[in-house]
Order: sequence, then C-alpha cells, then structure tokens
Amino acid sequence: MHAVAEAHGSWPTIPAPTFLTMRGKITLMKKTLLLFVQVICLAFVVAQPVAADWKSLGNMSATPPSGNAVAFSDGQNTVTLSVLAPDLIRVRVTNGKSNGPDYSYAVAKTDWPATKVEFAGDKGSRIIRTSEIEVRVQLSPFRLAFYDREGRLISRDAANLGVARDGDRVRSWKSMPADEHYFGLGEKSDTLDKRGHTYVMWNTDAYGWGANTDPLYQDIPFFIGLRQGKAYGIFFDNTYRSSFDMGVESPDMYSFGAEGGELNYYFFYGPDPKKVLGRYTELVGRSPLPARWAIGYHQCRYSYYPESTVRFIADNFRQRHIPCDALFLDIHYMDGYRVFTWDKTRFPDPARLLSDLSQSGFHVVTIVDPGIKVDPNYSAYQEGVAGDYFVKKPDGKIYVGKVWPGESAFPDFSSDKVRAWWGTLYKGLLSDGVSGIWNDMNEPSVFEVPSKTMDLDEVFSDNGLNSPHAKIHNVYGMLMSEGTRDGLLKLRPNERPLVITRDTYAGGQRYAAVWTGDNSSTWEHLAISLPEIMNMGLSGIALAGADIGGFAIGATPELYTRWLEVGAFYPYCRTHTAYGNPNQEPWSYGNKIEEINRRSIELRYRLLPYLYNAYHDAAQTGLPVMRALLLDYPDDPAAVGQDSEFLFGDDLLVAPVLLSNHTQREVYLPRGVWYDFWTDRRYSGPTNITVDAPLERIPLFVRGGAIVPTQQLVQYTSEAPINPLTFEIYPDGSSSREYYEDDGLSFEYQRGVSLDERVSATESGGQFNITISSPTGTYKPSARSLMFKVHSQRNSPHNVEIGGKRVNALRAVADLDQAVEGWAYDEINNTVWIKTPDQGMAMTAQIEK
Ligand code: MIG
Repeated sequence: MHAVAEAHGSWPTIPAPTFLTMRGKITLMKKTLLLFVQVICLAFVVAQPVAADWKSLGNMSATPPSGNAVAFSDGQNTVTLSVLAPDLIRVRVTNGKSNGPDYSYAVAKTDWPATKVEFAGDKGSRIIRTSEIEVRVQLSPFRLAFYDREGRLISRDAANLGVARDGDRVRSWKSMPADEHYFGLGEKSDTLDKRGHTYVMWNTDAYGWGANTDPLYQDIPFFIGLRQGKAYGIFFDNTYRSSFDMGVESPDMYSFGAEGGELNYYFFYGPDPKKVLGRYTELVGRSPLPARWAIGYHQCRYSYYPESTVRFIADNFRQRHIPCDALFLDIHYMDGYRVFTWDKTRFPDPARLLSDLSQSGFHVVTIVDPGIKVDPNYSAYQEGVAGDYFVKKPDGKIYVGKVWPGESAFPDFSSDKVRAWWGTLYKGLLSDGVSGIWNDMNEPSVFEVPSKTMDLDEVFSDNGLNSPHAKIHNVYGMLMSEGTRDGLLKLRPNERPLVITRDTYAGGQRYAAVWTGDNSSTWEHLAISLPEIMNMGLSGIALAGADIGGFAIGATPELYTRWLEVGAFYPYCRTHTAYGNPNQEPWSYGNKIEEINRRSIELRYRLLPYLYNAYHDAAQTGLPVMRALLLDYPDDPAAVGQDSEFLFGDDLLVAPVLLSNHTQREVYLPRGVWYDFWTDRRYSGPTNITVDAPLERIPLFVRGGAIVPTQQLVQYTSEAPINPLTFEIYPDGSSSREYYEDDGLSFEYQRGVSLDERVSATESGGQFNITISSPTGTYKPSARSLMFKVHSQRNSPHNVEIGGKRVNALRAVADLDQAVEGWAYDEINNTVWIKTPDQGMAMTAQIEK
C-alpha cells in the first residue's frame, strides 16, 4: 500500500491559488455577516407585532360551491377552498388581480380524480365534508378548522388572527396545542422536532454553518404536525422569503407567512404520517429511481486534479479493495472556472481519462455552477447573450455578479427556453464520458456582502411574468437542476441521470439528489446530520446526504471513521472535503482505520439490493430511505423525538456513535422484536439498552420478521451481476416483503422490464417455510443462485426440502460455495443456510426443525 503512495511521492501538495486569500476574507466577512443577520433576525422576532400591522380577514361571505371548490369573499380578498382528495384541501387566498396567475413550481399533479364532497352550512358558517375530514368555516371573522369524521379537531386557525395581510406580506396563524410536535421543513440544522423554533426560508450559501444556523441552502415549506399519534401536514407553497414560527411568538400559536405572493397552502390529513408524506409527494412528485451506481460509495474533494491525481485516487480504491462507484471533479477541472470547459493542462485528454476510469468501474461527476463568465470569446456566454438567456437588471441590462470565474452572468432558469438551452450545454461533458452532474452555488450565490446573492429586484422572465428575484430566488436551484436533468435525459434518453444540487425547493426531488452543503468536521456536525437528513426525508427528499468527514476543517481519524460508519447508511453516500484540507480518503488514516473504513463501505455494498428496494419504495410511495422513527411509531413518545437513531429502509435501525471516545451507547428499541445485527441477540422492545460500540462497530439492529435482501461483495455496482441473491431472514412469526429488481441503469423498467416478487417466511409448529411468489415483470437476471439465511435457529434442522424435494445437507457453510444446491447449519451463529438455483419461478423451501 505504501508503494502506491510513494509512486506519487509529491502528491498532494496543491499550489495555493490566489483565491485562497479571498476565501479567507470571505469567511471573515461571512462571520461578521452572520452576526449581523442574527441580530437582525432577533430584532425581527422580538419586534414582530402580534397584530399591530396585520389586517386579519374579517367578515367573508360564501359563494355557492362550484365542483369541488367553494369561494369566500369580502370584496377584496377571495379565499378558495378546493378539495383535491378526501384528505387534501387547498386553501388559496388571493387579493384581486395583484397575485397573478395560479401557478406553482412545486406542484406536479394538478389533475385529481373526482371525490365526493358535501357542502352544508347556516347563516354564520359553512361545512365542507369529505369521507375523511370536515372543514368548518366560520364566516365572521373568517376562520378555518379541520376535523376528522369522528368530530375530533385536527387543526384550526388561531382565534384572534387567522389569515392576515400587512402590505405585501401574508401570514396564517394556527392554534398550537401543548402536545403537538412538528417535523419536516427541509434542511434545518437543529432538532428533529421543530416546536419552539422559528425558521426562515431563503436559500443561502451558508459556508461555515453550525447548529441552529438558519436559513441554510434548501428551503422546503412543508411540515407534518403530530399530536397523540395522529398526523396532518401543511405545505405553504410560496416561493418568496417566508418564515415559520413554531410557537416562539406565542406559546399557543404557530404561524407561517411570506414577504410576498399568495397565502396558498395545502392541508393534508393522515392520521398516519406515512399517508401524509405519501399524499404530499403525490402532489409535488417523488424521487425517481436512481441508477445503482448513484447509490454506491462516492469520493469527492475540492479538488482532485490534475489527471494523475484522479488516476491515483482511482487506483488506490481498486488496489486497496475499497468499493467505490464515482469520483467527483470540483471546480479546478475547468478552464478558468468556465463551466462546460476543461483545463487542458490539468486534463489534456478528458475523454481518454474518463474511458479508462470507466473500464475500472468508475463514474465521473463534474461540478457545474450557474455563473457563466463574462467573456466575449466563450461560447456559453456568447450563446447566452445572443439568446437573451441571462437574468436582467431592472434597467434591462444583463445582471453581472462575481463568482469563481470573476464577473459572471446568470442563466434565467425561470424560463422554459433557458432551461432547455442549459440542458444542451452538457453535450460536450457527456460525450467526454461524464456520468453525473453536480450543481453548486445555485442559491444563486454571488460574492456580494451582505446579501450573498443578487438584489431582490433583478428581473427573471418567469415565462412572461417578469418576476423579481425576490420571487424566483428560492426556486432558482431547483429550476437549474430541472434544466440539468432534462438536458441529460435528452442527451442520454435511456440512462437514469445523477444530478446532485445544493439548492432546491419543494418537489425538487423530482430532479436531483441533494447534499447538505458546507458542513464542518466536528462531532456536532456529525450529530446534526441525522435530524437534518431525517427532516429532509420527511419533506419528500429521499436522496440526500451530508459530506462524510465534514467539508470544512478536516476530520480526525476517529471522527472520519465514525462518520463513514453512519455515512454508509446515508441515503446518498459521499466523502468530501474542502480546499487545502488534509487528505480525506478512506485510507488516509493508517492501516487499522483503513480496514474499518473498508468494512463500512463493504456493508453498504452488501446491502445494495435492500437499499435499492428502499429507493424503489421511495419512488412509489414517497417514503424516505433514512426514516425518522416517528413514521413507524407515531404514537410512541420515546420514538417520536429521536434525533440520534433512524430507520434505514423498512427494517434496519441505525444508532451510530456520535461522540468522541465513546465505545458504548444507549439505544432505544421501539416495540416489537429486534435483533442485534452483529450478534443476533434478540431483544423485545420497547426497551432502552446499552450496547458495545468499539471504534469498528456501529450499533445496528434488524426488525424481527425482516427479510433483508443482500448480495455478494463487489468493488463497484456493475462489477458483477447479483449472485447469489441472499435473503437474510430474522424470524418473528409470519412475515413477508416485496423484492424488486431491474437493470439498475436504464428506463426499461418503465416498460415492464423489472422483477417483482413476494418473499414470505412463516414459522408454524416444527416447520419454517419460505416462499417466493411467481415474479411479475419481464426482467430476467442472469443465471444465479438464491441463498436463504435463517437466523436465530437453535438447532440444526432435520430436513430441508425445496418444492417437496429433499435438499442435500452439507457439512459446513463453506461447502455451499461449490454446491449448486444444499443446506448447512452454522452452529456458532445459529443460522441455517440454504442455497438453490434461482429458477425465476414461484418456490417453497421447507425447514423441518
Ligand atoms: O464557494 O466548488 O458547497 O462542496 O467543494 C465554494 C467548491 C464552492 C461549495 C460547495 C463545495 C464545493 C465548493 N463550493
């Protein structure tokens, strides 16, 4: 291993470019700014009058219902309540003509099937009733209340405020019961439970952020309210700078509002939080199924260059047998930071490099920022000017702001035409062999102090509306990633693209994965990543991750090791580190740590079939891959607030060590049976246990009844087809799971080229039966074996039969390697192993105990 390092003796001394000093300055300015912003925010919160400038909606009169909607008016304001589904009501407050057309950047589904609605009412009130909820409208003053069909109050407007305006500002106040808790709100760096905090939604380049820094990069104005095990959701679809006050202004109320635009929100009813999330993601769209390589391990730094360094990193992964699917190129691969170009000195022959890397199983992802260098000799700039594609100043001139390339113009992604153009720009990178695109700096971030972005009145075409930056800011990143994804799809129509973006808005999961920006190598940041990613998941984003090891500072060996242990369970799994930091590769900390890091990544690769199924679920149902416990245990107070544990897919509970020098941790296991993944020890929840967690072990538990699909170890996802496909069975009575598979790369699955089957395990009397249903779909995996591993079996079985025929008993588990069919008993781990050819048909295996 040392030989490898020595062969590249001088690496990685990176010459300090001039912008380092600039970064220093910026950091300092950013810190000052942060303080400034915090003071302002504090002043705002303290000074915010409860009602002083706000004009609440007063007396409204009802108009007759039309279809599934009913409107209320006071001559100036119109409130329209539309029933989209029995558990989904849209509340839209408009103000004459000033609000513009009804349009949403987030909403993907506008066509809802008819649903039965009853309208009733008397002089002072109206009732809108569906099969699941009842909306009671009080006309004077105008207030809304949502009830379930048993007459239980779900949520209501605050009695003294309701909906109000103050100039362009709009706000809605709701009553806040003492035992209600809030989750979601996208990327926030504090506790899982949002009660008792305030938040601003304004996409921000938040370099150096920490606990409670707000706002961060992405903004998703959706939350789930949970009270006594019952959930509802509110999605405030407004792209202006908005804010959520979850009980700070008053302990009895929460509120949400924005600096402009409409008071326009969607109300969802559960009572199951999974149902709320399912409906929300039906409305705004779900994370599409990623390619398998996109959910392997990815290695990144700011920046790997020149070419020899990239090859060196790739060689190290393969020679050291550390699985990896993708390498990232950060801004130094470009010619003077001009997007869509290569630095020809550092990367003289990118196509050759990428083709060599692809031969050894690496995909390459390149960063592409929005800022296009003002340079009359640069084609992207020329095309942008010629096509009139750039954001304008109010005086009609092209807006110019400084970012990495110096003075730059910014594509106006609010225009369909511009997004389509942007998509075509990827042609060169793709023909060079680039597989994925990393969109950064798309707040949009500009080196401006103190705003860090363009002025609020810069002009976006917004398809003819000429909207101010104030309206487009929060969707700029999402629209950029939409243009990117669509462009990649046009250029490679039958390949699932990976786009990863720093900024997005509600519904952004349709286009891109996200990461949590510039975190730091501290234990606190490691801990924050859990509630942060869990809440992103509760906000519809399934494919999310934090920079493993931390971006700023650089990790200690212990921190990196612990971080990779949990990072292997991040939905999106990438190491990244900042410019000038020490090396942060899995082998950077000596042999002992390298061995642990290898095993962390190997575990993710063995679990790939399981992880891929979790992604399939996310695409189907909107359930995230990293799940807050409250999704499964909404009525269990000890599970609901859990910040330091999460479910990885359906059946694994991850309880990482988040503190330095700790080799034990306390774990809360919710109700039901749980197995320790490492020892197979069985627990009955609910219980608090203390488990050993030496540096090389992350506490990990498997739900009783789980059937976990796993595969053989590979060094990259496409190295070899899955063989054997193993089902790890952790018995608890009868249980079953859906198993899904496809080619992992193309869109053929949308044409039925997939495999879907049900795997069941049933214990009855002295028999343990495993059945697989006849698979549906036309995907045919190549010839392979199936392996069943039945855990927690005290004794060797008397007999094993498949399809009524006796299976050979082998002496040892190792003998299974050579056998086509057979079973063996591992008496040390109390596991029965059964191997059989995968016939692609329904089958039954019977174990006689
Ligand atoms: O101003 O491209 O969050 O991941 O390495 C810094 C350089 C710009 C910020 C991203 C980070 C990336 C860095 N970028």
